Amino acid sequence: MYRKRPRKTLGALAGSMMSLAVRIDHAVLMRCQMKLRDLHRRLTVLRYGLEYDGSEDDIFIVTYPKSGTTWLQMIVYQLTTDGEMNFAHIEDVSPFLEIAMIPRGQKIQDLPATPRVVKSHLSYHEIPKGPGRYIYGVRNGLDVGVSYHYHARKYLPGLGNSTNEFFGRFAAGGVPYGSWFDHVSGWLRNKDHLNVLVVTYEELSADLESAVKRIADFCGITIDPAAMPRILERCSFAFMREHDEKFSFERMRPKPPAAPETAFIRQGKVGGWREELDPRAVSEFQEACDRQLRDFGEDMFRVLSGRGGREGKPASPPPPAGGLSPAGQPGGASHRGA
Ligand code: PPS
Repeated sequence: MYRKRPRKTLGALAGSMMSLAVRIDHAVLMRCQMKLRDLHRRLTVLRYGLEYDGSEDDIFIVTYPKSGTTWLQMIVYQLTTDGEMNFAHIEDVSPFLEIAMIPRGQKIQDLPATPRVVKSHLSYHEIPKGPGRYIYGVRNGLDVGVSYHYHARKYLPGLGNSTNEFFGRFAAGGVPYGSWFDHVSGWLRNKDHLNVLVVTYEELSADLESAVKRIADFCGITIDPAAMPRILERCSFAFMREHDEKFSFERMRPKPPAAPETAFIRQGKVGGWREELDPRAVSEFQEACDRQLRDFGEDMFRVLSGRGGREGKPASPPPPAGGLSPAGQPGGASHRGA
């Protein structure tokens, strides 16, 4: 009895020291591993950008996630082809640069299509630069945060169970692709004078036809008037929702079995945040907009901060031709630097 007690105590002590060491090891190693992985990703993207052999015909569709990327992909697809839905997934016609191409070493110059169209969420700083066209899609940050939460609930478990918890992380830049404010500011500032067309989700929603014409002009495409009804119908929320499987994120990342069944083409509304977010989170976010996004013109500022656009209007069916004035147009349309 006398001998057993210290052995037991020593054993327990050793056990807890071991588990503490393992925990510290784990925490430190995990953090180092994540940093190394991020550094590797950055260097790979940088090298890819340096090796990019740009062509004037290339079209980049760039956004912060959940800002209307897929909608723009569909518009460009409809403008540059006969619009038939004979692709398995929209990624087949405008691949995801940093997920599908860069990690596999697939070059933009190897894409068979003309023009070569790619989708990306890269920051202005990271995007491969060339003489091509860059369509930058933006959406008010409040709807972006809410839409991102529905995406995260499905594919990024652990990032915030409630909309407001997730929104807090998003507003602080603690989600994949980081700060929405930095992303938007970098692209709108366009300090290297790339050939950028800024398109807001809000203007697509208010007057799809005018926005489609603006995008076609920018891409040097003349629209056959007979094709316009087809383009508007196929780019409508209702049509795209009907073909949800051709747009969904499942191609990139299989949905975990327990994840909710939310459609990718989910709600398509301007101002849906009003039903979801705490008033306090909204006013803090709008104050951050006041501090960080005033440089880009009053119209753009109003759209980005959720104070413009046609609030609450569902995106489908497409508006009648010439019926509605576009809300929140960026004013500068196509521009090479602010
Ligand atoms: S992703 O995962 O970053 O590529 O997502 P992204 O395509 O940028 O954004 C998805 C949101 O865009 C909405 N969407 C549309 N809204 C209206 N009309 C059409 N045609 C359309 N196509 C896509 C989609 O519903 C997502 O927004 P929420 O608010 O979640 O509905």
